[in-house]
Amino acid sequence: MQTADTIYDNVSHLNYGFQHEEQRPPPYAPPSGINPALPQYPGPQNPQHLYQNSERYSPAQSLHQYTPQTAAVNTHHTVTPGPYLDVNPAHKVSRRKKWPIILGIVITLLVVAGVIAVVLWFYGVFDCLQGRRCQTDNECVSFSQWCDGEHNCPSGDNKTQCFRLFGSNFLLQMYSNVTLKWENVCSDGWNDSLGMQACEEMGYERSTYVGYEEFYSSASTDYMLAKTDSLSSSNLTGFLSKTSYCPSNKAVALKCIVCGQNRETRIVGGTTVTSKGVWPWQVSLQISRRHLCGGSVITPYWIVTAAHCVHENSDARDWTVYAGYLTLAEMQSATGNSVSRIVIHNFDPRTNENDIALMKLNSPLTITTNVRPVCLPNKGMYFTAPQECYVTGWGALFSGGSPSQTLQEAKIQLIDRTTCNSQPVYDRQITDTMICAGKLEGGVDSCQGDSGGPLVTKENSLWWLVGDTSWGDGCAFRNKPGVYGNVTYFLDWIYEQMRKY
Ligand code: 4AZ
Repeated sequence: MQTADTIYDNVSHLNYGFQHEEQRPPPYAPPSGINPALPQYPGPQNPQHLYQNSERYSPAQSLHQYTPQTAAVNTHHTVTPGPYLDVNPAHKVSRRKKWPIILGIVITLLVVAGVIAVVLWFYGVFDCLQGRRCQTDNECVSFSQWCDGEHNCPSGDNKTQCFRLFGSNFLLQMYSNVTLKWENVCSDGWNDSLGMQACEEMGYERSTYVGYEEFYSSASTDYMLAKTDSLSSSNLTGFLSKTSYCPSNKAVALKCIVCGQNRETRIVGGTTVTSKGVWPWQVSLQISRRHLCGGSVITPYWIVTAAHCVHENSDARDWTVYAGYLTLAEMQSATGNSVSRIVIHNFDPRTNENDIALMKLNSPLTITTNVRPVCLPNKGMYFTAPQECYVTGWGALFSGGSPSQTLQEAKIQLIDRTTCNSQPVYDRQITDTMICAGKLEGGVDSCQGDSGGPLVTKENSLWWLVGDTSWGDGCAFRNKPGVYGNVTYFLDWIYEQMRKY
């Protein structure tokens, strides 16, 4: 095999000519490989012979042009006047004449570049300023056609972005191609069949559908969407493609899955979790029966974890998911669930940007009191410091330690991004895809092995997934809180993957 050493040896051998001063080519010699027959200082005798080979490429001619043969050798190292100090008026005139030409060329080049940029912009961006691009096929669908139930992306992905859940009350909203805004959906004429369709179009399974509630909403602030003619519609797009008043003034609050509920019999203050079902969404992700990371159940099929847990080990067949256990010992004799797919966000291991991934299970988890999904935050939910949160996992009990045998929990607080980005804390390393939580005084934190696991908070009687454990400078050190993937930031990406796969 050729190594770096042998290459260097060959080069140095070939370059022997530059090793000693006397073997260097003389300063004015033309490159010997180009025209070795050319003399350095052509004399007056036999000029034809001298230039016979130089019609197409003549280094000798250029040497004549740029090397005055009569120039005295400067032995005093004085400075020769440069071009801008040239006092010869003839030279000055010729240079001045060149400026308009150079200026002309520069302006022409700029105009050509500008025209090319405008054409590219027109075809790449401008043609879709009045609309949205389909994700899969890049086709442009105008805002007025988006979600109108007729003009779909060729691959059918525009109607999937027509619904979203808003706020901690799960208000159903639809993108209106009339107002070009997200609008609450009027409950007049709504039914479960429509509810199931809306959940499915957002990315949930029909089988997890719970139901809907009517939610009072003031007509002055909401421009609701409802079908005006038949109230027995079972066609979602037909139902929603018309705008109208909403006689009942009630909006639809839609539950696509039972989430965020747990068994509230915790021993407060304890760090070891002693009963099952307290954190029923917590899972252990293992390879060859070794705990590597945590994760959170969001549906019977889908687990949220950290991208850094899986990006070097992204073969789904290697992983097993253990749900509903408190100790690693219990998992040793359990079967676990196999994984069919791993989807990793655009994770940057250098900066930890976008540290989120999804695992899809081969078969759905059976939902019990010990295995339940946590709620994904809805649009419009903002978790701000110093909101109280819990982080859980089988991670190390101190920086550099091995995984804990029993599930641990820690109560921490959200830390605002400005503080977390300040110089003594993480000095501008915290981006929008991250969220900080912990205690600036140190002592309580997530640690190695907790990665991918949940950071949750309770609001409106439900537990919501605020973050996935991502990174930190050691564990529980002063001014070095834990950093978590910002789940609210990743919502669109998560739903998109759940729809796609
Ligand atoms: C880790 O290496 C890790 N203190 C997880 C969390 C924290 C630090 C490191 C936060 O998986």
